[in-house]
Amino acid sequence: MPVLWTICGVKLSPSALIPGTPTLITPALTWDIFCRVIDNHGDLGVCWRLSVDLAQRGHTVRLWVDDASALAWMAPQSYTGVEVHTWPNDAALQAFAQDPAFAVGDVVIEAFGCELPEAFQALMVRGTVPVWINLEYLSAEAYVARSHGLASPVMSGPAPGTTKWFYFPGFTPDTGGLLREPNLQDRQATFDRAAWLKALALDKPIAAHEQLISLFCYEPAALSQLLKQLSQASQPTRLLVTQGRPSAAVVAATQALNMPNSGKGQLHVSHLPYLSQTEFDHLLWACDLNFVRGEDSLVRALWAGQPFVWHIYPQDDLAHHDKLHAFCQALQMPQSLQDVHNAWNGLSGAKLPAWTPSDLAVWQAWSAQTRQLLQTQTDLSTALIGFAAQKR
Ligand code: TRH
Repeated sequence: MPVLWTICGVKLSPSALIPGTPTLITPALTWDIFCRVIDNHGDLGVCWRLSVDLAQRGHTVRLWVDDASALAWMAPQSYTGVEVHTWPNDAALQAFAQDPAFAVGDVVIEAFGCELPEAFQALMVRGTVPVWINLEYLSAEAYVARSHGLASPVMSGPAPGTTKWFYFPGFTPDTGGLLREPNLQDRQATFDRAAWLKALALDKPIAAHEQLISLFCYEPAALSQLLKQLSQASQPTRLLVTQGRPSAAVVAATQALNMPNSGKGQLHVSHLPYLSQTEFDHLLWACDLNFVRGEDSLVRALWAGQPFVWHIYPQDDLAHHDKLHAFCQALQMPQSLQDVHNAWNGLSGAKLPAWTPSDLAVWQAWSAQTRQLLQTQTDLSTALIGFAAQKR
C-alpha cells in the first residue's frame, strides 16, 4: 500500500521525493487509462506496467481495456490502486452520464492512439477538464524528440476547445523517458538467480555449464539458423522459449530442420508456460542472452543489463527498418550486435552471424553501460506525472 501524505487536504504522492522529479511536490492524481489490444501483448503490457507504476507512487488508476484476458497470466495478482474495467459500452457510458458522482480522472490517457469513446469525451467537459494525453509508441527516431509534448487542439466532436497532448516515450532526456519503477534496482539487488532457476519447472534441470538464452520473438526467418548454430556450437545452450508465438515458431522450425522438439547436439530447448510480468523480468535477469520483441520486453531487456537481440514489430510499409536503425545508432550498439539484429530482423538478407564468447563479452559490457546511462534519465512515470501537473 503506497504511503501518502496529506497537507491542507491535498494528498501528496511519494514521487515528490524521487530524485529527478520535475516538481518538488506532486499531488496524488486520479488517472483513466484507455487501452485497446490490437494484437500481441504489448499494448496491455505497457498499460498495466504504467498503471502499477503510478499506483506505487500513490496515484489511483482506472484501466479501461477491451480485452483484459491476458492479465490472467501477465498480472495474476491485482494491485492496490489499480482498478481494471471493461472498455465502457454505450449503456455504461449512459449510466456514468446520469450519475452525478461519476468523475473523470485528473488525467486521461489514450494509449497508442486508441480513440476515446465519444460519450466519455463528453463527460470530460462536464466538470474540470482533465489533462488529455495520447501516449505514443516507443521509438529512437528523431521525430520523437521533435513531437514530444506537442499540443493538438481539439476543434470538433464532444470536447471542442480542449487540448490533447502527445507524449512520446524515448531514450533521451528530451523525450518522455522509459517506464522504470522506483523499486526496480532493489528487486534486482535481492534477486537470487540460482534459486530462481532451480525453482523453474522444466523438462530437464539446468546444468551449471549451460549458457542460458531466452527467446521471445515473432517468426523470424533466421530462427532455423539460430537453432542449427546453437546445436553445433562448442558450448551447450539451454534455450528457454516463451509461450505463444515463440513456442509455436520453434516447434515449426525444429520440424522443418528434422530436429527433435527438445533440440539436439549442444542445444536443449525448454518451453516455458506464460509467466507473470514479474517472472518474465526474472527470466531476463537470469539469462546470458535475451531475445525480446515489440516494446515492453525491449525496455525490460535494457533494464536487465544483459545482452539482448530485439525482434522489432514488423510493419507492412517496412517503417520498422528505420526504427531499428535509429535504435542501434542512438544507443551506439556494437557493430557485431547490429549485424545480428539486421539478420534476425531480415534486414540484411545475410546469414545470422555466429557469435563468439568475446562478442558476447563486448555485448555484455555495452548492455551494462547502456543501462547505466539510461538509469540517469528521468523515468516515464515521473516525467508523466510532472507533465500532467504542469498542464493542469
Ligand atoms: O507482444 P508484443 O509483441 O507487443 C507488441 C509491441 O508492443 C508492438 O510495439 C505493438 O505495436 C504491438 O504489440 C501491438 O511485445 P511486448 O511489447 O514486449 O509485450 C509483451 C508483454 O508480455 C510484456 O509486457 C511482457 C509480457 N509477457 C509476460 O509477462 N509473460 C510472458 O510469459 C510473456 C511471453 C510476455
